[in-house]
Amino acid sequence: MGFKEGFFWGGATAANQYEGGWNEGGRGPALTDFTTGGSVKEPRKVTWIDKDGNAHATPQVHFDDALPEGGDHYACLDGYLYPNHEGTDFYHHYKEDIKLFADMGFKMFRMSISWSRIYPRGDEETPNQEGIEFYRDVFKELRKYNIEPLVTIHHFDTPIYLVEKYGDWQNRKYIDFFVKYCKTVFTEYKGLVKYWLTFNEINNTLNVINMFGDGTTDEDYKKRLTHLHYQFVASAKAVKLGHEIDSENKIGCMLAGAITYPHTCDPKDILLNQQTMEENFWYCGDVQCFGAYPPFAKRIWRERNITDLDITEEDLKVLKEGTVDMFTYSYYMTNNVTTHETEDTVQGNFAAGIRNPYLTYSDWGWALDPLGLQYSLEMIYDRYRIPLMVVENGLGAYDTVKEDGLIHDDYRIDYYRPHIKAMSAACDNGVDLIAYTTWGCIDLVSAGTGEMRKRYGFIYVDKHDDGTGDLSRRPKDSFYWYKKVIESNGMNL
Ligand code: P53
Repeated sequence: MGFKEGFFWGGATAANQYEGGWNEGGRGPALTDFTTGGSVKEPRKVTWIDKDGNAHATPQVHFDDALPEGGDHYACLDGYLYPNHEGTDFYHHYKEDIKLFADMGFKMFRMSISWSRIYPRGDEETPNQEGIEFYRDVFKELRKYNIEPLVTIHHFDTPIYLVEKYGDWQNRKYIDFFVKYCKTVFTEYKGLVKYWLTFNEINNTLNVINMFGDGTTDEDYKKRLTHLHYQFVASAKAVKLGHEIDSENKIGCMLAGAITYPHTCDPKDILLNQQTMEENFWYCGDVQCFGAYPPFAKRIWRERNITDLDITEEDLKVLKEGTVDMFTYSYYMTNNVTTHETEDTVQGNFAAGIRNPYLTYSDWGWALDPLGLQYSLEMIYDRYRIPLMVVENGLGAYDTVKEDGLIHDDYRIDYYRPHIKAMSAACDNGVDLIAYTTWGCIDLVSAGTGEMRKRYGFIYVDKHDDGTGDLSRRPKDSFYWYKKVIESNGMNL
């Protein structure tokens, strides 16, 4: 019972937060290179210069949203730190890091390819050979240790050239640029990479504003649904192409685990929760797993007065032909929804929500809810009946290096233990779970706040919020613990 033979234990990262080398090896800049550091209290800013030469720093709305209008351009401004430029420097440390992952016994390593390292602008015809060779070296290094790469093709980092020239994903042209990029990576890494994810947390486009934003107009909402539709089509085309290039390829969707509960047993709350889940989660899952928009999509469009989304007959055919092989998601927390007034809220960077009295919260206000992981796995598997992967899960916490150089992160172990038990219980209940890659298996820059102090790793990296640190790596206590978990296939917790 528990985890099946050959279960993929591992860890997860993303180029924009980990890789660094932002202006090396012919790489072009990406949206995330113009995002400053921040904190729970001080949101990250996107910096840019308008047509008249005035500098601006505006709060980041969503990772994929372009703020400036045509004619304005993104710029790094004096007086700000841009932590994603260096990340924690996988670019220069990948051999050392992969060796450490192998020491822990990793079977799988999730990473993303930086689009602008392959196509520095995004719309050129020939790719950047140096970028292609970098990832080839990385994949070979992983293979050396029998670690299976799990590659996210798009993780928040659209090339800035595309954003400035074409706006963001509200432009249909993106589909072709993206598919061209996919064709290049599928072809180049054939035989080296078998597991792929198209868009990281594709549903963030909706759930971030639904849960945490306010004052969204119907027009804004329509833009987001358009953006999402083009990503659905781009993803479906990529899936089809990936299968044609190598029939061994397994390609998955990736959603943010935006799992909600009704705050009370008032049937109004039950229904509200159902509709919230439809909008924040199932809308994206259904299109990618079933290959068609779900029936409730019409309700969502109607409620937002959207009558003319740019969805063609051809698009609908593409969606049908490009359904995914596996369903993957990130799981950090659950959130409550209610139709009732409640004053009891929790302040977090993303989850500014109703407090669940049965749960405790992380220092960043995220609910700690291991049973929610079992609940979500079973619910998702019930619906889609395809292999599942939990491709992000973990605790962002403050770590202190003791005088002897050790990091006693028992709080992290205490976080993982019940989450792994919950997955095991879901497997016992018939869920076909095939992989677990913990988020930020090595410390990296937080996406939400841009901080270094919000650490997730089993491996500590000496890098700090003010940009200082020698980038040296050292195992935390959780490193040795996770190694035992992997060795025992999840039995020794
Ligand atoms: P940080 C919000 C809610 C759930 C997952 O987040 C989220 C977000 C956005 O932060 O994103 C994923 O670094 C994302 C990763 C990110 C990770 O969660 O804010 O795929 O890139 O780092 C953790 O603590």
